[in-house]
Amino acid sequence: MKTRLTELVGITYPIFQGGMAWVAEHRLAAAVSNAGGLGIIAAANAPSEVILNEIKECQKLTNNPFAVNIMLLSDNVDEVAQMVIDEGVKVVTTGAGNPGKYMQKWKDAGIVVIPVVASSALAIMMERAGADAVIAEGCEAGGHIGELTTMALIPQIVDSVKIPVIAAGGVADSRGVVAAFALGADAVQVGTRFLVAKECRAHANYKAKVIKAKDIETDVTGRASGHPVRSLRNKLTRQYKKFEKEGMSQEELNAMGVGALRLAVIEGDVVKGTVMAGQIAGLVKKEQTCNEIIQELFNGVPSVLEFSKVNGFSPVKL
Ligand code: TUI
Repeated sequence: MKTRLTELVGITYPIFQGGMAWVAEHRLAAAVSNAGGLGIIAAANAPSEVILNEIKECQKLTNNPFAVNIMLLSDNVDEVAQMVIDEGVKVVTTGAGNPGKYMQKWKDAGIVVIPVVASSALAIMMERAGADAVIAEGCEAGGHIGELTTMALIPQIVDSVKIPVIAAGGVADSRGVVAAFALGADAVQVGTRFLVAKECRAHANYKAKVIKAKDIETDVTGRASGHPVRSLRNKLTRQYKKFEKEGMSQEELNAMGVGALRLAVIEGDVVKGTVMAGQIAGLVKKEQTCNEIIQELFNGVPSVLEFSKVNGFSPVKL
Protein backbone atom coordinates (compact mmCIF):
# COMPACT_ATOMS: atom_id res chain seq x y z
CA MET A 1 0.00 0.00 0.00
CA LYS A 2 2.40 2.68 -1.18
CA THR A 3 0.96 6.19 -1.34
CA ARG A 4 2.54 9.64 -1.25
CA LEU A 5 1.91 9.56 2.49
CA THR A 6 3.58 6.24 3.25
CA GLU A 7 6.65 7.53 1.42
CA LEU A 8 6.55 10.94 3.12
CA VAL A 9 6.50 9.64 6.69
CA GLY A 10 8.03 6.19 6.19
CA ILE A 11 5.14 3.93 7.19
CA THR A 12 3.82 0.64 5.76
CA TYR A 13 0.08 1.34 5.80
CA PRO A 14 -1.45 4.77 4.99
CA ILE A 15 -3.09 5.17 8.38
CA PHE A 16 -2.61 7.68 11.20
CA GLN A 17 -3.95 7.15 14.70
CA GLY A 18 -5.84 10.22 15.91
CA GLY A 19 -4.12 12.42 18.50
CA MET A 20 -6.75 11.94 21.16
CA ALA A 21 -6.30 13.96 24.36
CA TRP A 22 -5.61 11.82 27.49
CA VAL A 23 -5.97 8.67 25.36
CA ALA A 24 -3.14 8.82 22.84
CA GLU A 25 -0.08 8.20 25.03
CA HIS A 26 3.12 6.35 24.23
CA ARG A 27 1.81 2.78 24.48
CA LEU A 28 -0.98 3.35 21.94
CA ALA A 29 1.27 5.40 19.62
CA ALA A 30 4.07 2.81 19.73
CA ALA A 31 1.62 -0.06 19.12
CA VAL A 32 0.22 1.68 16.03
CA SER A 33 3.70 2.54 14.73
CA ASN A 34 4.90 -1.05 15.34
CA ALA A 35 1.86 -2.29 13.39
CA GLY A 36 2.93 -0.21 10.37
CA GLY A 37 0.78 2.91 10.83
CA LEU A 38 1.70 6.30 12.23
CA GLY A 39 1.21 6.37 15.99
CA ILE A 40 0.57 9.80 17.47
CA ILE A 41 1.16 11.07 21.00
CA ALA A 42 -1.39 13.71 21.96
CA ALA A 43 0.26 16.60 23.76
CA ALA A 44 -3.21 18.09 24.36
CA ASN A 45 -3.22 20.12 27.60
CA ALA A 46 -0.64 17.97 29.36
CA PRO A 47 2.22 19.60 31.32
CA SER A 48 5.47 19.86 29.35
CA GLU A 49 7.35 17.35 31.56
CA VAL A 50 4.63 14.75 30.98
CA ILE A 51 4.88 15.22 27.21
CA LEU A 52 8.67 14.96 27.35
CA ASN A 53 8.39 11.66 29.19
CA GLU A 54 5.81 10.38 26.68
CA ILE A 55 8.19 11.11 23.79
CA LYS A 56 11.10 9.37 25.52
CA GLU A 57 9.02 6.30 26.42
CA CYS A 58 7.68 6.03 22.87
CA GLN A 59 11.22 6.16 21.48
CA LYS A 60 12.03 3.15 23.71
CA LEU A 61 9.05 1.14 22.46
CA THR A 62 9.41 1.64 18.70
CA ASN A 63 12.06 2.26 16.08
CA ASN A 64 9.39 3.26 13.59
CA PRO A 65 8.33 6.87 13.00
CA PHE A 66 5.70 8.34 15.31
CA ALA A 67 4.25 11.83 15.59
CA VAL A 68 3.34 14.30 18.31
CA ASN A 69 0.03 16.11 17.97
CA ILE A 70 0.16 19.66 19.27
CA MET A 71 -3.16 21.12 20.39
CA LEU A 72 -2.88 24.80 19.57
CA LEU A 73 -5.31 25.95 22.26
CA SER A 74 -3.07 24.67 25.05
CA ASP A 75 -1.24 27.08 27.37
CA ASN A 76 2.22 25.54 26.90
CA VAL A 77 2.10 25.29 23.11
CA ASP A 78 5.27 27.42 22.68
CA GLU A 79 7.21 25.08 24.93
CA VAL A 80 5.92 21.92 23.24
CA ALA A 81 6.65 23.41 19.81
CA GLN A 82 10.32 23.71 20.83
CA MET A 83 10.37 20.33 22.59
CA VAL A 84 9.54 18.36 19.44
CA ILE A 85 12.60 19.94 17.82
CA ASP A 86 14.89 19.26 20.78
CA GLU A 87 13.76 15.63 21.07
CA GLY A 88 14.17 14.82 17.40
CA VAL A 89 10.49 14.05 16.74
CA LYS A 90 10.13 13.27 13.02
CA VAL A 91 6.50 14.17 12.41
CA VAL A 92 4.24 16.82 13.98
CA THR A 93 0.50 17.13 13.52
CA THR A 94 -1.47 20.06 14.91
CA GLY A 95 -5.11 20.59 15.84
CA ALA A 96 -7.64 23.21 16.85
CA GLY A 97 -5.98 26.20 15.22
CA ASN A 98 -3.45 27.70 12.82
CA PRO A 99 0.17 26.59 13.46
CA GLY A 100 1.59 29.22 11.08
CA LYS A 101 3.89 30.86 13.62
CA TYR A 102 5.76 27.59 14.30
CA MET A 103 5.96 26.32 10.76
CA GLN A 104 9.30 27.81 9.75
CA LYS A 105 11.23 26.56 12.76
CA TRP A 106 9.76 23.07 12.41
CA LYS A 107 10.66 22.99 8.74
CA ASP A 108 14.19 24.26 9.50
CA ALA A 109 14.54 21.36 11.95
CA GLY A 110 13.57 18.89 9.21
CA ILE A 111 10.25 17.95 10.81
CA VAL A 112 7.42 16.69 8.60
CA VAL A 113 4.54 19.05 9.47
CA ILE A 114 0.93 17.96 8.97
CA PRO A 115 -1.74 20.35 10.33
CA VAL A 116 -5.37 19.38 10.81
CA VAL A 117 -7.58 21.67 8.75
CA ALA A 118 -11.35 21.99 8.57
CA SER A 119 -11.56 24.27 5.51
CA SER A 120 -9.94 24.74 2.09
CA ALA A 121 -8.83 28.26 3.07
CA LEU A 122 -6.68 26.96 5.91
CA ALA A 123 -5.41 24.06 3.78
CA ILE A 124 -4.19 26.52 1.13
CA MET A 125 -2.61 28.75 3.78
CA MET A 126 -0.83 25.76 5.31
CA GLU A 127 0.47 24.58 1.95
CA ARG A 128 1.89 28.07 1.29
CA ALA A 129 3.48 28.10 4.74
CA GLY A 130 5.33 24.86 3.95
CA ALA A 131 3.11 22.08 5.33
CA ASP A 132 4.04 18.66 3.93
CA ALA A 133 0.45 17.37 3.97
CA VAL A 134 -2.84 18.23 5.66
CA ILE A 135 -5.29 16.15 7.66
CA ALA A 136 -8.81 17.10 6.55
CA GLU A 137 -11.10 16.30 9.45
CA GLY A 138 -14.84 16.17 8.94
CA CYS A 139 -17.33 16.93 11.71
CA GLU A 140 -18.19 13.24 12.11
CA ALA A 141 -15.01 13.07 14.15
CA GLY A 142 -14.94 13.04 17.93
CA GLY A 143 -13.58 15.88 20.04
CA HIS A 144 -13.13 19.43 18.77
CA ILE A 145 -14.66 19.69 15.28
CA GLY A 146 -15.19 22.01 12.33
CA GLU A 147 -18.36 22.55 10.27
CA LEU A 148 -18.05 20.38 7.15
CA THR A 149 -18.60 16.66 6.80
CA THR A 150 -15.82 14.38 5.60
CA MET A 151 -17.77 13.70 2.38
CA ALA A 152 -17.90 17.41 1.50
CA LEU A 153 -14.53 18.43 2.92
CA ILE A 154 -12.12 15.88 1.41
CA PRO A 155 -12.73 16.41 -2.32
CA GLN A 156 -12.77 20.19 -1.91
CA ILE A 157 -9.47 20.18 -0.04
CA VAL A 158 -7.98 17.67 -2.49
CA ASP A 159 -8.84 20.12 -5.29
CA SER A 160 -7.42 23.10 -3.37
CA VAL A 161 -3.90 21.86 -2.65
CA LYS A 162 -1.16 19.78 -4.27
CA ILE A 163 0.19 18.28 -1.04
CA PRO A 164 -1.22 14.91 0.13
CA VAL A 165 -4.44 14.85 2.14
CA ILE A 166 -5.24 12.53 5.02
CA ALA A 167 -8.98 11.97 5.53
CA ALA A 168 -10.28 11.97 9.10
CA GLY A 169 -13.74 11.72 10.60
CA GLY A 170 -16.01 8.72 10.15
CA VAL A 171 -13.42 6.16 9.05
CA ALA A 172 -13.48 2.93 11.05
CA ASP A 173 -13.49 0.05 8.55
CA SER A 174 -12.39 -0.92 5.03
CA ARG A 175 -15.41 0.79 3.47
CA GLY A 176 -14.34 4.06 5.05
CA VAL A 177 -10.78 3.55 3.78
CA VAL A 178 -11.99 2.94 0.21
CA ALA A 179 -14.38 5.90 0.40
CA ALA A 180 -11.60 8.20 1.62
CA PHE A 181 -9.34 7.12 -1.23
CA ALA A 182 -12.21 7.50 -3.70
CA LEU A 183 -12.58 11.11 -2.53
CA GLY A 184 -8.91 11.69 -3.31
CA ALA A 185 -7.21 11.14 0.05
CA ASP A 186 -3.74 9.56 0.28
CA ALA A 187 -4.25 8.18 3.78
CA VAL A 188 -6.79 7.98 6.58
CA GLN A 189 -6.70 9.01 10.21
CA VAL A 190 -8.66 6.83 12.60
CA GLY A 191 -9.52 7.80 16.17
CA THR A 192 -12.67 6.18 17.48
CA ARG A 193 -11.75 2.61 16.52
CA PHE A 194 -8.39 2.94 18.30
CA LEU A 195 -10.22 4.04 21.46
CA VAL A 196 -11.03 0.37 22.02
CA ALA A 197 -7.60 -0.98 21.07
CA LYS A 198 -6.12 -3.42 23.60
CA GLU A 199 -3.09 -1.13 23.92
CA CYS A 200 -5.31 1.91 24.54
CA ARG A 201 -5.30 3.22 28.11
CA ALA A 202 -8.95 4.35 28.08
CA HIS A 203 -10.84 2.98 31.10
CA ALA A 204 -12.88 -0.21 30.52
CA ASN A 205 -16.08 1.81 31.10
CA TYR A 206 -15.08 4.23 28.31
CA LYS A 207 -14.40 1.36 25.92
CA ALA A 208 -17.68 -0.33 26.87
CA LYS A 209 -19.63 2.87 26.18
CA VAL A 210 -18.04 3.19 22.72
CA ILE A 211 -18.74 -0.47 21.94
CA LYS A 212 -22.36 -0.13 23.10
CA ALA A 213 -22.96 3.16 21.23
CA LYS A 214 -25.49 3.36 18.39
CA ASP A 215 -25.22 5.65 15.37
CA ILE A 216 -27.19 8.59 16.79
CA GLU A 217 -25.58 8.56 20.21
CA THR A 218 -23.07 11.39 19.81
CA ASP A 219 -23.90 15.01 20.52
CA VAL A 220 -22.10 18.33 20.05
CA THR A 221 -21.69 20.73 22.95
CA GLY A 222 -20.04 24.16 23.01
CA ARG A 223 -21.18 25.42 19.62
CA ALA A 224 -22.01 28.81 21.16
CA SER A 225 -18.46 29.19 22.51
CA GLY A 226 -16.89 28.58 19.10
CA HIS A 227 -15.27 25.35 20.35
CA PRO A 228 -17.74 22.61 19.46
CA VAL A 229 -16.89 19.18 20.87
CA ARG A 230 -18.45 15.86 19.84
CA SER A 231 -18.90 13.20 22.50
CA LEU A 232 -21.23 10.37 23.45
CA ARG A 233 -24.44 11.63 25.03
CA ASN A 234 -24.65 11.27 28.81
CA LYS A 235 -25.70 13.16 31.92
CA LEU A 236 -22.93 15.74 31.40
CA THR A 237 -23.83 16.55 27.77
CA ARG A 238 -27.53 16.78 28.67
CA GLN A 239 -26.80 19.15 31.57
CA TYR A 240 -24.42 21.23 29.47
CA LYS A 241 -26.98 21.64 26.70
CA LYS A 242 -29.71 22.54 29.19
CA PHE A 243 -27.52 25.20 30.85
CA GLU A 244 -26.37 26.45 27.43
CA LYS A 245 -30.04 26.95 26.45
CA GLU A 246 -30.81 28.69 29.74
CA GLY A 247 -28.07 31.21 28.95
CA MET A 248 -25.45 30.17 31.51
CA SER A 249 -22.27 32.26 31.22
CA GLN A 250 -19.40 30.97 29.12
CA GLU A 251 -17.13 30.85 32.16
CA GLU A 252 -19.55 28.62 34.06
CA LEU A 253 -20.05 26.39 31.02
CA ASN A 254 -16.29 26.08 30.54
CA ALA A 255 -15.92 25.17 34.20
CA MET A 256 -18.24 22.19 33.64
CA GLY A 257 -15.81 20.82 31.08
CA VAL A 258 -12.64 21.18 33.14
CA GLY A 259 -11.30 17.76 34.10
CA ALA A 260 -14.27 16.01 32.50
CA LEU A 261 -12.27 14.16 29.83
CA ARG A 262 -9.78 12.88 32.40
CA LEU A 263 -12.69 11.78 34.59
CA ALA A 264 -14.04 9.58 31.80
CA VAL A 265 -10.77 8.28 30.29
CA ILE A 266 -8.85 7.65 33.53
CA GLU A 267 -11.45 7.29 36.29
CA GLY A 268 -14.03 5.59 34.08
CA ASP A 269 -16.86 7.94 35.06
CA VAL A 270 -18.78 7.90 31.77
CA VAL A 271 -21.84 9.52 33.36
CA LYS A 272 -20.32 12.78 34.59
CA GLY A 273 -17.24 12.76 32.36
CA THR A 274 -16.75 13.65 28.68
CA VAL A 275 -16.72 10.57 26.46
CA MET A 276 -15.33 12.04 23.23
CA ALA A 277 -15.99 9.77 20.23
CA GLY A 278 -16.92 10.09 16.57
CA GLN A 279 -20.23 9.34 14.85
CA ILE A 280 -18.78 6.06 13.60
CA ALA A 281 -18.75 4.67 17.17
CA GLY A 282 -21.80 2.55 16.28
CA LEU A 283 -19.58 0.53 13.95
CA VAL A 284 -16.98 -0.26 16.59
CA LYS A 285 -17.88 -3.61 18.08
CA LYS A 286 -14.91 -5.14 19.86
CA GLU A 287 -11.60 -4.62 21.55
CA GLN A 288 -8.68 -5.67 19.31
CA THR A 289 -4.96 -5.07 19.12
CA CYS A 290 -3.75 -2.17 16.97
CA ASN A 291 -2.21 -4.71 14.64
CA GLU A 292 -5.52 -6.56 14.22
CA ILE A 293 -7.35 -3.29 13.55
CA ILE A 294 -4.89 -2.15 10.88
CA GLN A 295 -4.76 -5.58 9.23
CA GLU A 296 -8.56 -5.77 9.13
CA LEU A 297 -8.86 -2.25 7.68
CA PHE A 298 -6.50 -2.92 4.77
CA ASN A 299 -7.13 -6.64 4.18
CA GLY A 300 -10.79 -5.76 3.64
CA VAL A 301 -10.10 -3.27 0.86
CA PRO A 302 -10.19 -5.72 -2.13
CA SER A 303 -13.57 -7.13 -1.16
CA VAL A 304 -15.02 -3.62 -0.73
CA LEU A 305 -13.82 -2.76 -4.21
CA GLU A 306 -15.39 -5.97 -5.53
CA PHE A 307 -18.64 -5.18 -3.73
CA SER A 308 -18.74 -1.70 -5.29
CA LYS A 309 -18.63 -3.29 -8.73
CA VAL A 310 -21.41 -5.73 -7.89
CA ASN A 311 -23.45 -2.74 -6.80
CA GLY A 312 -23.32 -1.18 -10.23
CA PHE A 313 -19.99 0.56 -10.55
CA SER A 314 -18.89 -1.98 -13.14
CA PRO A 315 -18.52 -0.33 -16.56
CA VAL A 316 -19.81 -3.56 -18.14
CA LYS A 317 -23.57 -3.10 -17.74
CA LEU A 318 -25.97 -0.26 -17.06
O1 TUI B 1 -8.21 19.19 17.65
C1 TUI B 1 -8.98 18.30 17.34
N1 TUI B 1 -9.70 17.61 18.24
C2 TUI B 1 -9.68 17.84 19.58
S1 TUI B 1 -8.72 18.94 20.40
C3 TUI B 1 -9.40 18.53 21.83
S2 TUI B 1 -8.95 19.29 23.33
C4 TUI B 1 -10.17 20.47 23.44
N2 TUI B 1 -11.02 20.33 24.42
C5 TUI B 1 -12.00 21.24 24.58
C6 TUI B 1 -12.14 22.31 23.72
C7 TUI B 1 -11.29 22.43 22.70
C8 TUI B 1 -10.26 21.50 22.53
C9 TUI B 1 -10.31 17.56 21.66
N3 TUI B 1 -10.44 17.18 20.40
N4 TUI B 1 -9.14 17.95 16.05
C10 TUI B 1 -8.46 18.65 15.03
C11 TUI B 1 -9.27 19.76 14.54
N5 TUI B 1 -8.78 20.92 14.25
N6 TUI B 1 -10.59 19.75 14.29
C12 TUI B 1 -10.91 20.98 13.81
C13 TUI B 1 -9.75 21.71 13.80
C14 TUI B 1 -9.53 23.05 13.36
C15 TUI B 1 -10.52 24.02 13.45
C16 TUI B 1 -10.25 25.31 13.04
C17 TUI B 1 -8.28 23.38 12.86
C18 TUI B 1 -8.02 24.67 12.46
C19 TUI B 1 -9.00 25.61 12.55
O2 TUI B 1 -8.69 26.84 12.10
C20 TUI B 1 -8.92 27.92 12.91
C21 TUI B 1 -8.05 29.05 12.44
O3 TUI B 1 -7.45 29.69 13.30
O4 TUI B 1 -7.98 29.25 11.22
